[in-house]
Amino acid sequence: MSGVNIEPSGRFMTIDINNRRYRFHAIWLRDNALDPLTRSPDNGQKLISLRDICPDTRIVSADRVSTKLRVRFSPEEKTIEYGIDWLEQHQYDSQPSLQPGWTPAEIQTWDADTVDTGLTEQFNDLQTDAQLKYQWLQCIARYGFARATSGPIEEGALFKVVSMFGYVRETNYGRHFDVKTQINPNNLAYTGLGLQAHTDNPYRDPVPTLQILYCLESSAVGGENMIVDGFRAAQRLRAENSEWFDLLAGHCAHFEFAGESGVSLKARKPIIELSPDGELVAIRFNNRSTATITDVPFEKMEAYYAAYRRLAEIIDDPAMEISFRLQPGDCFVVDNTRVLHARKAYTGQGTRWLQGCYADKDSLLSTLSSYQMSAS
Ligand code: NM2
Ligand code: OGA
Ligand code: ZN
Repeated sequence: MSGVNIEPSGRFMTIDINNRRYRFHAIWLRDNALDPLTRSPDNGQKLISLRDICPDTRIVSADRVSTKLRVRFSPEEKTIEYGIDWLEQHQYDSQPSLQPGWTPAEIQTWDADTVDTGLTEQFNDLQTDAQLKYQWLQCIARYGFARATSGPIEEGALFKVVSMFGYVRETNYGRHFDVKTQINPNNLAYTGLGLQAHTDNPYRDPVPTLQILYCLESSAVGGENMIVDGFRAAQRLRAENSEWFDLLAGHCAHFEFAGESGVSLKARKPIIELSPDGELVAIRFNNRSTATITDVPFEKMEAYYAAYRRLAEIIDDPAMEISFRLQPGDCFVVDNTRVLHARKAYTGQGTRWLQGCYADKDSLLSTLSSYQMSAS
């Protein structure tokens, strides 16, 4: 009645945990051993490679001992204990069926009707209240966006935002860039033109995964910002026409930037990027940087364009967007693989000046996850 059974070959076993039955393979269990000869107790890194594990590894015995499962392997003659909780958390025998375009439970897609509590905080509160800062950073992970207001109106203040979680990603635009009207701009961002909702730098591989835009001057008329959840837009496209979704996910577009001498950036990537099991990984959408699309077969090109047009219409639909006006000292952070940002045209007597920079999501997620670990 221990609820543990070894399959006669020893290649896998079953265990009942909380009224569910899970199978685990010998090779998987052996690879995931936590003993000090398999993993360093100091840093958790693996000390052995798969080559060190016999391909004919078998389970010889398996016994439940209180909250542990004790497993003996051949031919190594090694006994390893696994927490039953750990096995339940890491089981791979009962997986949900996933639709292409699925998103993990940790993220929440949104549109104009979504209440944005927690998305906007006072800059100084974020610097002094660790719990609030954690919640705000969590918003970036969950919604792909967060905003801070009333920060210092001084050059370089955007770096204080980056140092809340990670590091700047330097590019040909510099460690940071000044978004203001320029004479002979190398990029249309440096004009007063409106910018359709876009993700930045789709011509880069990998793309910068976070962007910070920090306002220092905003007396010009216009220049409001809008943001759109690209994941929600992709899911809406799929709901409307799954073939169109598949076309944008299944073929590469081309993106290019060669606006300054010595720079020629090119990337061949889909507009909707999925993982092999269909998870939404990234949206690349930037009309100004789209290059000639050649990787869609002739028979599918017209439908591809129809799909691309429809995605653009969804992105431009006001029902999808949150809009706001940045005042000096205000800033926002976007997940540049997911949330598109836009700005209205600006003109007039006054000035508009934002400082921007890129950073990456891996350090944001690492910061969040180490908070969780220290809290638990
Ligand atoms: N700037 C502001 O991705 C883009 O080309 C958008 C980026 C020049 C760094 C503008
Ligand atoms: C950009 C951009 C928005 C703005 O620089 O990439 O989108 O509000 N700017 O000027
Ligand atoms: Zn931009």
